[in-house]
Parts: sequence; C-alpha cells; structure tokens
Amino acid sequence: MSTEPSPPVYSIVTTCYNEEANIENLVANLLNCFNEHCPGEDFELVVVLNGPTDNTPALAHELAAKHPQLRLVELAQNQGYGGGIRAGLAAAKGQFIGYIDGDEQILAPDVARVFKAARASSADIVKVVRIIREDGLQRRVLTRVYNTLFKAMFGFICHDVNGKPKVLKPEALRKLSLSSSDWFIDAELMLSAHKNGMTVEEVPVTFHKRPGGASNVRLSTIFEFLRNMYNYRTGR
Ligand SMILES: Nc1nc2c(ncn2[C@@H]2O[C@H](COP(=O)(O)OP(=O)(O)OP(=O)(O)O)[C@@H](O)[C@H]2O)c(=O)[nH]1
Ligand SMILES: [Mg+2]
Repeated sequence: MSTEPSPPVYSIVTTCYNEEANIENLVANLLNCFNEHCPGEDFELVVVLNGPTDNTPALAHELAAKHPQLRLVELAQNQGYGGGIRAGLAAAKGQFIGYIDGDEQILAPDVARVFKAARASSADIVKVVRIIREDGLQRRVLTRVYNTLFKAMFGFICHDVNGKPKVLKPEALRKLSLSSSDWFIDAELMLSAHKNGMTVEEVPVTFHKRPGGASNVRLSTIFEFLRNMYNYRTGR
C-alpha cells in the first residue's frame, strides 16, 4: 500500500524577486482567502525566492515556520522571471497548478476565483483577462500593442497574453514543455497551448497598482519581448 500523501487540490505558485514590501501581505492574504473560499480543500502556496538581494528570504522563512501550507523554493541565484516560474511549477504537487506574480496586483479573492473556475471548467487552461487596469495608461497601451503584435505575428487572438493566474492540470503543464527563462514565458505558454490544440477559458478581473516595492520592467524588457517574438516566429 502506498504511503504517499494525496496531492493538494490547488498549488498556487508565486515568484518573488525583491518583494520585502509585499511578501507578508501576499502570503497572509492568499492563505486567508483560500482557507475562507475553499473550505476543506487542501492547497499549498509555493513561494519561489528567485535570488532576491533584499530581506525577502528572511521574511519568507519566518512565514514558512508559521504556516505549514507555505512551501519555499529557494534559488541561490536569480534564474530570470521564467526560470523562477518554472522552478515553482516543477515543485508544485497540486491537481490544479497556477502561477501569479508576487506583487499583489491581482487580489487574493480573484486568484481563488480563477482556481475555482479551473476546477469547474472543462478547458485545459483557465486564465485571467485584465479588463480594468489601475496600473496607468502607459502600461495599458503597452499591453494593447503587445497583444495586437502577438496576433499579427502568430495568427491567433489571445486577449491578454500576460494575464495571470494561469491555472492548469499537471498533464497539460507537462505537454507545454516550457523552457523560457525570461519574461516571454507567458507567451510561450499560450503559443504552446495553441500548438497543442488546448482550450482556454478566460476570467475577467481588475488589475491593481503595485501596493509596494518597485517594478523591474525596463525599456530593455520591451526589446527582449520583441526579440523573443521574432526568434519564436522564425524558429531560432
Ligand atoms: N524583475 C524580476 N521579477 C521577478 C523575477 N522573478 C520573479 N519576479 C517577480 O515577478 C513579478 C513581476 O515583476 P514586476 O517587476 O513587478 O513586473 P510587472 O508586474 O510587469 O511590473 P509592474 O506592473 O510595474 O509591477 C514580481 O512579483 C517579481 O517579484 C526576476 O527574475 N526578475
Ligand atoms: Mg507587477
């Protein structure tokens, strides 16, 4: 007889770079929310410490000592945004696995709503589409340009390529065989899902301003996206 514990229903994976201003609220809000909205459902919160250089790891260890549902994946060196997400996804044991950013721009009740929608859905992937944006006109315009360019280059509509959480079952995750180490990972996921004929359901949410800390998105990030799209399109 197997002694393996049964897998949790939900694995919420979140990657943190320098999030000392957010990590305590992030963890508390997600744990409270899943305990409240998914009573009796087993879940784990997987926090990836993606080589932070601030006080995030010390705070995360304090939290992990208090909360058994919190599991840390500690990367000694920064593995890039996509590398961090892949490390968290690889460690996740749930029947439904989804990833989010560690900066609370999607509120915990919406995260729980998307996971519950994934459980109730027959779609392969359930993801967010950010319909109300409180993060400024510049970011809204950038997102619009990016999604339009994505459609022009790859020939299919994805309303919000970078919308997260994206929730899926482990079998679907394996099929996607993600390999990006940078910000292109969300695009790679949608492209691979399309290639594999997977179905996608979208849940509308509000995207908030970062509550604390600083964004790491730079002008160079936009060029990185463009280079990645070109390379993917041309099979490099
Ligand atoms: N910059 C960066 N962020 C990472 C990395 N790994 C994980 N993250 C997390 O990825 C999330 C998104 O990063 P942000 O810099 O906030 O980027 P963004 O959300 O597109 O930008 P804003 O909307 O302006 O906050 C944050 O929660 C980071 O902590 C990494 O290697 N580099
Ligand atoms: Mg952010």
